[in-house]
Amino acid sequence: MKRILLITTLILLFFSISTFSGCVSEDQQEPGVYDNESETTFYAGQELTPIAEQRNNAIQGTQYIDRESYRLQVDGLVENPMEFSYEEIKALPRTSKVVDLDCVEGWGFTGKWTGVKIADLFEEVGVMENVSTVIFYSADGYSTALELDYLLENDIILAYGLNDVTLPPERGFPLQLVAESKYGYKWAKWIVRIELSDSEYRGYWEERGYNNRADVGGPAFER
Ligand SMILES: Nc1nc2c(c(=O)[nH]1)N[C@H]1C(S)=C(S)[C@@H](COP(=O)(O)O)O[C@H]1N2
Ligand SMILES: [Mo]
Repeated sequence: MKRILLITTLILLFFSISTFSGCVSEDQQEPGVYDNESETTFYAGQELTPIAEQRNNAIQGTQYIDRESYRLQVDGLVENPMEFSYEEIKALPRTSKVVDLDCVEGWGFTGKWTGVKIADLFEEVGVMENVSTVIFYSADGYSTALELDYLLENDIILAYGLNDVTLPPERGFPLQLVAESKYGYKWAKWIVRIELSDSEYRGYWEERGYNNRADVGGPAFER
């Protein structure tokens, strides 16, 4: 009889502790909820990859950028070099689309990306006639470049939203380039500066031998 009482007490104790600890860790992020925003995992008939399942192999790990002091610098061959605050970028017309990110190493994921068209941003600064290349610089020292025509013809966007939540720090807050049909190394995260140029440019991985065209399905390396 005493034994049964002891076992019952232990079981009750176990459950009360596990319930209690569930309350204590309430401030921890639940999967799919970021800053009180709930993630979408299905959109326009397509299954999206939950953010928790997306990888982060960035060269210097996650960058944490302050929303208030953040400025996106747009310069180079433009009529008016400008700096945009986070709010100013979000005030521009917004677009959403489902796009796959394919890393050159063979893994990938599908996201619903929301942001501003590069074309709308460039409208503000005025692109000079001789511009051929657009260079993206990131807070971690990363950089990459794409052709101006590719960015304009494909309505390429700078995303501040992913799966209907604000782009989390590990995914590139405040901005990631959605370089659709290009390998992941063209998808710059934590963008702080965009330079418009008239010459070819090789970014961090391109300088190390990766193909500057970076077409998904195409060759990973050059030479
Ligand atoms: N700033 C920055 N952007 C970056 C990278 C990086 O290291 N730094 N890695 C690129 C690579 S190789 C890929 S595949 C995509 C997605 O990688 P992730 O999982 O590291 O986000 O981000 C790209 N953008
Ligand atoms: Mo990658």
